[in-house]
Amino acid sequence: MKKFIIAFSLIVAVIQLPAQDHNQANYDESKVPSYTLPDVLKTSSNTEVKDKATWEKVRRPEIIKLFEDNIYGQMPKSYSSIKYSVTNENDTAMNGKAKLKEVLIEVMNNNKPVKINLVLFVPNNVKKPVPAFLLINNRGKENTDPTRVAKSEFWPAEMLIDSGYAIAAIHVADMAPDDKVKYVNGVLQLYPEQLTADNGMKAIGAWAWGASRIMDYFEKDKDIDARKVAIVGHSRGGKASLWAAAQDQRFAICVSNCSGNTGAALARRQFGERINRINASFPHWFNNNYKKFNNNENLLPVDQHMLIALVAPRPVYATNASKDLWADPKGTFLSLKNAEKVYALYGLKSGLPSNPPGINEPITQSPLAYHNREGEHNLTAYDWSNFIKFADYHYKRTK
Ligand code: GTR
Repeated sequence: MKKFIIAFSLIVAVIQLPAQDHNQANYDESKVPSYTLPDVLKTSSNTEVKDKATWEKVRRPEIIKLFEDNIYGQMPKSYSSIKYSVTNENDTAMNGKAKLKEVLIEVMNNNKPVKINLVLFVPNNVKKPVPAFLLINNRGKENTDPTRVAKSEFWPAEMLIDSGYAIAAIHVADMAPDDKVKYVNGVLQLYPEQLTADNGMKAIGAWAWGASRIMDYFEKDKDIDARKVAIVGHSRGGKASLWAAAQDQRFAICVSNCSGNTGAALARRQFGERINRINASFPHWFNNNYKKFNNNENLLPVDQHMLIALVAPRPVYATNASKDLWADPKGTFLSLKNAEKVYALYGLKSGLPSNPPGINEPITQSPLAYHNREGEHNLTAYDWSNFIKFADYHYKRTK
């Protein structure tokens, strides 16, 4: 009986661990430590970056390398082949409003394939090519149902089609299953050297890599305006969408929804989720080197405002939800604010106020956009409707 009680209490303790950690996180603004962010505009040799040429030639590549080496891992730049095949097509999907294309994208390297399934709807009766939104889907595949029997606010395809955009999705499991053991069964088979390197990519890197392969495909699809592709991700998907847009300058717009720690939120605030916790729960997301920063955020040579800055001058929209303190809404806003000076090098003026706007007060007419939606950690129709406004504004679309 005693043994049983001990075993039972142990199981309860294990089950409760994440919840306890959640509760132990700091949610008190007065307990945020004082911190100094690394200067996004100072090179490793201590030179002040004053123009976009120096930013692009010197500082930007330096920062990319810092993120690769310390957080997301290397991004492989080549593969031996890529093949696209349309596996299903329907010209009159969504009651005739859209064309459905399901495309299998097979990439080979190291004699190993990775197969990425793209679901794509293109609006009918709209002049081609059209701009597109691409979601890195980290939830169930039913959220991006090509038959449209299942519909979800997570990917409200009809809303995008009605607004004249193509809407696409890939699922993270095709690139790297979201599992600390199985994540190796995908893109990493193509790049085995990444698995043994301390700065090798893991799941988040693989998801971002997959998004770039969809860009390769979009460049060949005559229906899609490949110069107007917005990459979207929610939470862990939003960490990947930022890294994808930072790496691959073909993405015209980046949307990072509720991405929080190691996404759009500043690490040094140590508010909500922290690096030690994310590395413990998800050891398969970031590279081995990142574990050095557990409980030691100030040692990082970067912070997340520098990731946003890598997307400049392209527009970035980061969001939060009011009840999602785990993802640090204020830290997300401050990250955008601290990226402003890089946008300024391009003559772009941010429309963000000095303090975070109120709940449900989106700021979309700005290269750095933000909202804090009322409610829980999620990606909703409200969020999407604002992403559409943001894209319309930047693409100067009037409807
Ligand atoms: C949480 C994790 C967050 C976020 C989230 C999600 O458990 O701590 O960083 O990624 O999952 O993806 O929904």
